[in-house]
Amino acid sequence: MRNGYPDRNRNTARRAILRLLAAAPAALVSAEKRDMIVRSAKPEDFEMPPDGFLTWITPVERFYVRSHVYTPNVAPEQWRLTISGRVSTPVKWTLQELKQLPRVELVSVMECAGNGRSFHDPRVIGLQWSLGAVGNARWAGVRLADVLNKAGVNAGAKEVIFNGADVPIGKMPDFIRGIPLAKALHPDTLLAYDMNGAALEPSHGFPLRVVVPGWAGDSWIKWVTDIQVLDHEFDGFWMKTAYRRPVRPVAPGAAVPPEQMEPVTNLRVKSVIASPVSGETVAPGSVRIQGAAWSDGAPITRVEVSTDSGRTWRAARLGSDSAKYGWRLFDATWIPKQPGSYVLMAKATDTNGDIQPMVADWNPSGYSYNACPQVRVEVGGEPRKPVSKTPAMPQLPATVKQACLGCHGEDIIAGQRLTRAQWERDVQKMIGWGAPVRPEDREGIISFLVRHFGAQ
Ligand SMILES: Nc1nc2c(c(=O)[nH]1)N[C@H]1C(S)=C(S)[C@@H](COP(=O)(O)O)O[C@H]1N2
Ligand SMILES: [Mo]
Repeated sequence: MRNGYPDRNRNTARRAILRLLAAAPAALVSAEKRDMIVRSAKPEDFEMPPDGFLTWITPVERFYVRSHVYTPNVAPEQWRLTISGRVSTPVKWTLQELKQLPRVELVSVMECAGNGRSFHDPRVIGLQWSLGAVGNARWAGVRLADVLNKAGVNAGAKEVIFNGADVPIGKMPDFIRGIPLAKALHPDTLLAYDMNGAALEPSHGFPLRVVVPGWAGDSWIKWVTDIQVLDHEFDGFWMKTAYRRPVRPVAPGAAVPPEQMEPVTNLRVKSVIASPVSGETVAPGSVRIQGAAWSDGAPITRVEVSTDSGRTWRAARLGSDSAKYGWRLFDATWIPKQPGSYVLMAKATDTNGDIQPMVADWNPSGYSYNACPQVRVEVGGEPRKPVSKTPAMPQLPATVKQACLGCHGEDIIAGQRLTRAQWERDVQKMIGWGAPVRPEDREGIISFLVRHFGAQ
């Protein structure tokens, strides 16, 4: 048993096709996923359990999914890709035409900016990801530069923005995001149609998605249909308000003024320990410590492990598989001298000399968590499984059901542990996005959420 987190609200779908209960008419049931941690069934937000870090390439059935909206059902024959804006010739591509361009393949990690959000203290609003909103896949497609060059990028172009076939839920702003022109023209930035040697699954962006190696997942737009070249920075919600982090470290819990925030871009050097897992009891004798490490395109040069709470460190063996943007597996053998309680840690270094920090930079939206992992294990004694305290789901009052469940499931609510101020902010945002809340019910809804899903 290697797939458990000792955390709240674990909901593991075992060896089963996730026949999700997504009742919304537009929702498409996800492709086969195996043993995922379901953070939200509708829309689809699935996390890879820790044993996913034991293999170099993450199989599609174990690859995390992060969708703000329901998975669109795109018919490939009707699908077109439009290139417009600051270009000399706007172009429309079919999938067949696109596939005539040179095929490029690369292995890259994709990691959600919010991966590890649940470890931030104080807690922040958002999906409470643990370790596994990340995966390492082989992507194949065409260079975005080739497509842009066919259209002819005009002088003065600054940014390239992408829109996909997904439709916003309620009055939520459409998921449109951009990357600077230089990153768009980088030869490793792709429009991918294949993932691990097969056509993209619907939940991963079929028929075409953006691949921005070294950058967090929010730039990897799925189901892309429209590419626009701009001569200015795009100011849509998902660029100007969401996916921003402070320009320099801030005190935990601080309110950061907007002008001190910048868009999330590159990943940060990071390792995770996949085995043993926190809370595990291991037999005395030889213990294998295993995990994976990655950065933003600067290959990992070293992973060190500690078995004594960070007092001493030694080098782990690095796996034989490697790629510029891929993750690197590591593994170390540990023979504990005596039974007891131990804290195992890991620390990665990349070719830029960036070293994984002991403490991650807290930020208001909980992005880019990359602190050195700490895994407490017991050596000897009765084997026990990690305890998972999943609180019983309370009966939701009609007002809450009506306000929330038209768009998403109750799991996404139960995953949060927020203060009153945070719940107020979240409910206000949802009202703005069209949640049906009568003014006289607002206070009752917030009180209910604080009572049952409040910060402890
Ligand atoms: N069109 C569209 N693209 C999207 C998203 C989305 O909601 N809509 N989610 C983004 C985010 S936040 C992440 S982390 C990655 C997740 O990709 P995956 O679901 O294939 O793992 O897709 C990105 N691309
Ligand atoms: Mo993400």
